[in-house]
Amino acid sequence: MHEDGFIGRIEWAVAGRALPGQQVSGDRGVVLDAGGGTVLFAVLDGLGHGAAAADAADRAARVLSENRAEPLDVLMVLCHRAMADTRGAAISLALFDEGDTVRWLGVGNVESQVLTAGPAGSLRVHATVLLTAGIVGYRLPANLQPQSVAVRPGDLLLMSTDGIVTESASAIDLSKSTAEITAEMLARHAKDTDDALVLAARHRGAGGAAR
Ligand SMILES: [Mn+2]
Repeated sequence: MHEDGFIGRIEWAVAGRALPGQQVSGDRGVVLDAGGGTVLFAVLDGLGHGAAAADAADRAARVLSENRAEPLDVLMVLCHRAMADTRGAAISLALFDEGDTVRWLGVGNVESQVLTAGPAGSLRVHATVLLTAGIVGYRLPANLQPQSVAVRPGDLLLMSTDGIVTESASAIDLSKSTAEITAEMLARHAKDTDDALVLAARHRGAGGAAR
């Protein structure tokens, strides 16, 4: 599964695939125009794999779509309630605005990070989401506190399920499109033992490929 596009000046792409031999993936990438120049990104990993994992992830994706303007902690609670009779999922949420901020919140093992260009074309991790232990739909952490990260045009938001080897992020070429970056990460760094999904987004800035 490969999808990409623009919302305003925010370029995004998602690449994912099911565990080899499975028909459906329990991983989902969600991209929602949240209004006012903001985009809500979510990566969901339904517990385990197969149809039951996909059901949990689909439930959360629908809740996010229907409540996209709510604050991130409220969204997490709404997902939790809606998934009470499912296996549950790990969920990371990231609200990207066209200005200079990413707000994010993660429960369970879906990694989110912001990568930034260093000197001489190098790449470094600017920030990593604080993940709190838990399973949305089964056990939420007591303290759901979204964090804010300042970003500059060109910085890359990268979110991935645990089916992707994230150490691979250091090899990313920021000059490539998000569609190329996610496709390459999936092709090269997906584990054979799990569903896998990676989402990338960035603000292209005034001089970028805005449309
Ligand atoms: Mn997984």
